[in-house]
Amino acid sequence: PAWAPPAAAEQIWNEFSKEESTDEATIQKSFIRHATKTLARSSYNMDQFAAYQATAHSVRDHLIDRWNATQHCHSVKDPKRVYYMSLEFLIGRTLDNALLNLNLKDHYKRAIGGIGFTIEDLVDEEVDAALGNGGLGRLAACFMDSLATLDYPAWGYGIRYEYGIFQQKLVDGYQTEYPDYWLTFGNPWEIQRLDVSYDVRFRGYVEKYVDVSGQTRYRWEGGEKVVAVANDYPIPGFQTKNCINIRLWSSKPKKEFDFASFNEGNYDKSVEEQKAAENITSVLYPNDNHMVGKVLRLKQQYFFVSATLQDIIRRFKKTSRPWSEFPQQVSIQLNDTHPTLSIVELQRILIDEEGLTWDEAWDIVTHTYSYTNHTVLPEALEKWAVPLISDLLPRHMMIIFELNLYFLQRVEKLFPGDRDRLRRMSVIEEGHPQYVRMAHLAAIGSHHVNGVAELHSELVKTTIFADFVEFFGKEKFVNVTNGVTPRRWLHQANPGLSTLISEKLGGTAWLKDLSQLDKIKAFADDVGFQNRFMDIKYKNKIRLAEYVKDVTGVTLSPDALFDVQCKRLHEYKRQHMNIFGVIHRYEKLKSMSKAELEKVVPRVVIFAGKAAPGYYTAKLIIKLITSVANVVNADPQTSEYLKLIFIPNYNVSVAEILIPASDLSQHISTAGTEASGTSNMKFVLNGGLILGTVDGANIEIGEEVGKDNIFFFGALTAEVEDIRHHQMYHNVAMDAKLQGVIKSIQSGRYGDSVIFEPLLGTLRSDYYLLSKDFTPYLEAMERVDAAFKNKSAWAKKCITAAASMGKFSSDRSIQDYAKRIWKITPVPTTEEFA
Ligand code: GL7
Repeated sequence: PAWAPPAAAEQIWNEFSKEESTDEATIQKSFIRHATKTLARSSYNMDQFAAYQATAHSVRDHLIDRWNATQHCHSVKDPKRVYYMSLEFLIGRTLDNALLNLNLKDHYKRAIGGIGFTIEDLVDEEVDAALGNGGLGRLAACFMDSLATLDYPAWGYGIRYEYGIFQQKLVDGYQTEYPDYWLTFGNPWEIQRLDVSYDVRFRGYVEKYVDVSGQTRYRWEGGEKVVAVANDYPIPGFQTKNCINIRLWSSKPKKEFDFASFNEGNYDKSVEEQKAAENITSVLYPNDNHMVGKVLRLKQQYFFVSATLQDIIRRFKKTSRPWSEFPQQVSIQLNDTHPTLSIVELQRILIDEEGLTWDEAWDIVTHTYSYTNHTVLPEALEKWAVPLISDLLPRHMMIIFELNLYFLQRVEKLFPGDRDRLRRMSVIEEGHPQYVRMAHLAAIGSHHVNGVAELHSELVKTTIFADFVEFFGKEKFVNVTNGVTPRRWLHQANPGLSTLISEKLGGTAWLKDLSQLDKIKAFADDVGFQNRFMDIKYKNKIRLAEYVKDVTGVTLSPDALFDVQCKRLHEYKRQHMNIFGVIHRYEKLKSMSKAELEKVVPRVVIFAGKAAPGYYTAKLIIKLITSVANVVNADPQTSEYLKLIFIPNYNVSVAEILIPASDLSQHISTAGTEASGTSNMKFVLNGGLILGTVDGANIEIGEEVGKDNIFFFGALTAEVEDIRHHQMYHNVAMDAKLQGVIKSIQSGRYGDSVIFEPLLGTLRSDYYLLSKDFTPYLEAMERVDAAFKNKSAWAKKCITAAASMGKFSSDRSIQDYAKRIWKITPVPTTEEFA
């Protein structure tokens, strides 16, 4: 039984566990207490980083109080909870975000100022928590902010990687990778919970036995065990007491050290075993939209799944409900297929450990899970070799075969004799070796499958899950368009614009109900408002120019059009089309007379993004960008009209500077390839316009902002297959302007062109349709230049577009999930728990 304070002590507990007040003196006292007692520093032994740490610990105290209150409230009310399982959470920095969400920024600013530090400087001392690759991981972080803000009883579950996404540096214009050991100086935002830990088994064997009632059963035995330890990352909601949790697991060896083995002289072996256990959560796999079938990655997935389910089940069992009520209490969302083994693991626990029948168990499983698909790119769809799973998780492999058998029997019943359909739908892909198709497993074990933008959700239904729609019915396959949190991506990243909007809307309520932004449209024609709006943009451009000067040494004029493409490097995202366009622009500038040049809109083209370390072509694109930049930025003839920048080490913190400073951003994936995109939403929300293809969420953004306020171009999804087919079987000449660009590269103007041949070679089959889209792309650019010349008309476009972004709050996405898929309702943390 849990301990409870004796009646006489209850008063003391209540009194001394209250959240500290937020007056200046109390904050200063808390800061100095942490500086001197937590960090063992003193007034003559302080620096900016220590001051950041002391501030962080002080803010953390508020988070913990609210976190405790929220947990207490939830355990008393015991509502249905949602568990968001994600192998990635791309959180970024916490201090500024926490201060704003807790509404303590001004308090801390004054208090810290009084001690002799500047809060803005301290905010800059924090290293990013970069436990994700790109959009998928950042989406998970935005969703946590919304879940907390909307008072939903929710948990995030993930892995505490010791190394986040690698740090990117440019060496001779090439990307080089450095380890991101982000925990060197500790992490004030996490709470290590050595009391919350679970054993996780790998390998071993399956034993068949007959139980007391004569039933044949199986149990998984032997093998090796590691321990999963919880680390909690509190996530405060905006203007609510609610503070939820992301629980991140780290791996530890089961036996600290094998002394018997050590004493026998097997020193290496005893250390190795320990290291192997710790290795599991050591490093994030740095691939975006690409599957790599490494054993360690499969280990990470199962380790995370096993610990998470044990934790969920422990919480469920506290209230002694029957298993049949599990789906009424628990909703589990799978962020992509990465946590799909969870479906198999729950089935295993229910039949092997809890003694339920197969059908009872499967009914519970399929009413508990839902799955989000984030891509239709074939190379990104996870499939694991059967021998690999059999070796690591023998019992799970048996269960997968069994559930596949039952599933295919049901398919056969509905479509008798359709052998090809069975082959297509099977969880097992036949071959040597066989593979497990994780997306099929996720779809079969879930009650809902969703895509992340309207077009993508339609594509999912007509491509990878076409047969599944016929079998399960179309109601199971839904759309939930992605969103972004306006707290981080506007209020925090762009305080100037946030303040202006609050002034016009009479308060900050719009930050919790983004649809209110719509009312800003009324000011789109107001010249005074236009000036203020564009002045904020101008200041953000100065802030970015200072950052660029700092990291690259290049000087930018904030009067130029700032044109940004920042995202992971990928052929489907077509950064190469962008750099080819820059070369075309440069060549054109070189051929212009002085008089012609004077009419040109000066442009700053900015790239940022990481390439997967093993992705050769993507890395070559970076090399081409930096090579062209060296030439262009040093050319006095054109330098007033064109600058080219590659900002190294793109991450959440860089995005917070970059996005508010853009006039134009490019989202130019081949139609049908970018499931949604989420930075497109952030750019427009911050008063920039999009140059984009008719793809992903660009389409819905276009619907909201209106066709005059977005620059669309390029082939449509429905045309892409035919164009590819045509290119393959007919001698289609390459676009003439693109040919000109290739010639320019091959002339050696940007350095030895031989190194770029493999990149240029991809244009021969041209799977991503650069040639087809190049002229339309350049024409769209001309429309941009023309529009930018009319300052007032441009301002009106930007204001109208930003004010049309209400739909793209992650609050709307989360409400969609909560109502239609998870069936959960808000549980505000009320005063009696505070
Ligand atoms: C992605 C998609 O590529 C991206 O378009 C989408 O916005 C994001 C969030 O839904 O998910 N899918 C994927 O595998 N990664 C993504 O960023 C890595």
